[in-house]
Amino acid sequence: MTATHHAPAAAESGASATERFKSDKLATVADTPKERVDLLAREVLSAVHETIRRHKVTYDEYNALKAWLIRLGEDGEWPLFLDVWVEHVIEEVATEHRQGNKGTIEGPYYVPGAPERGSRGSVPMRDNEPGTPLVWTGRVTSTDGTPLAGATIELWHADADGLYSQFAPGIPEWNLRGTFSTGSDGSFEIRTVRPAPYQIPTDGACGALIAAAGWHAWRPAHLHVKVSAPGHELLTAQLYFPGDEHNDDDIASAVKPELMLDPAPAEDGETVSYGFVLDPA
Ligand code: MBD
Ligand code: FE
Repeated sequence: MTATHHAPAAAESGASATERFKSDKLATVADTPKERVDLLAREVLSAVHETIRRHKVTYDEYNALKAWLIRLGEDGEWPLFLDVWVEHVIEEVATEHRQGNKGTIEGPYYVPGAPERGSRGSVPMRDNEPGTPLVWTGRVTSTDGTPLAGATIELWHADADGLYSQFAPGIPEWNLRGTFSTGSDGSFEIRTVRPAPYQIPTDGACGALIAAAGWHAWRPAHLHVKVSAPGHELLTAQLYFPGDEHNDDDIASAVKPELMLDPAPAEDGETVSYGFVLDPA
């Protein structure tokens, strides 16, 4: 796997992900109702206390945890840690009412404002971008089947080395990041390349946890999307490729059978067809 040789340094991708997150105007603890903070903080702390009692956690283990948490912040890997090991349950709870498309986690590498490419076009990419060319066609509809014209599809994904632009060095700013819109019949056609599986940086705090626990560091290859349309709920999803060796043990627990693509060989690369069904807001 070439990604092993080009893996971005943790401090670099982590710091970028932390800065990206902080630049959004998101909710803060100060905005969260006191009753919720009191309830949730007490319950999480009780769960920690219970684990300590049940397993007789030692001072050595407590200090190892303290040192690791300090390093997690220093490496800028709080976004990576939370999105890999916690976000999938947040997403599950947030979307359980939906009738339309399954979604999954956003992860740490979304950047808003990618270049607009219309309803049929290519994602920004380098000359001779490595990887199998992919032509993806689909349609965006509402849950009642109505095609949604003027829906927006934001696409971002890793390159054939498993690296994301703006989070790994030496890649053009908007590489493999594009904003598409649907035509009058709700359809779109997107040209890109197949991404490689993604490896969590091995040289940071998350990599240290993975190594210390004897886990693997991989996510299967995936395309990230945010799909939106007036009057509908925003869909955040990822699409996967059948046969990937990590589809069944994604370190981020974000694979769902409904999000599997159907690649077919084509003249120059492959084609996939996948459409989205949005829930009315
Ligand atoms: C990724 O590319 C990703 O999508 C997630 C969820 C976590 C880490 C890296
Ligand atoms: Fe990703």
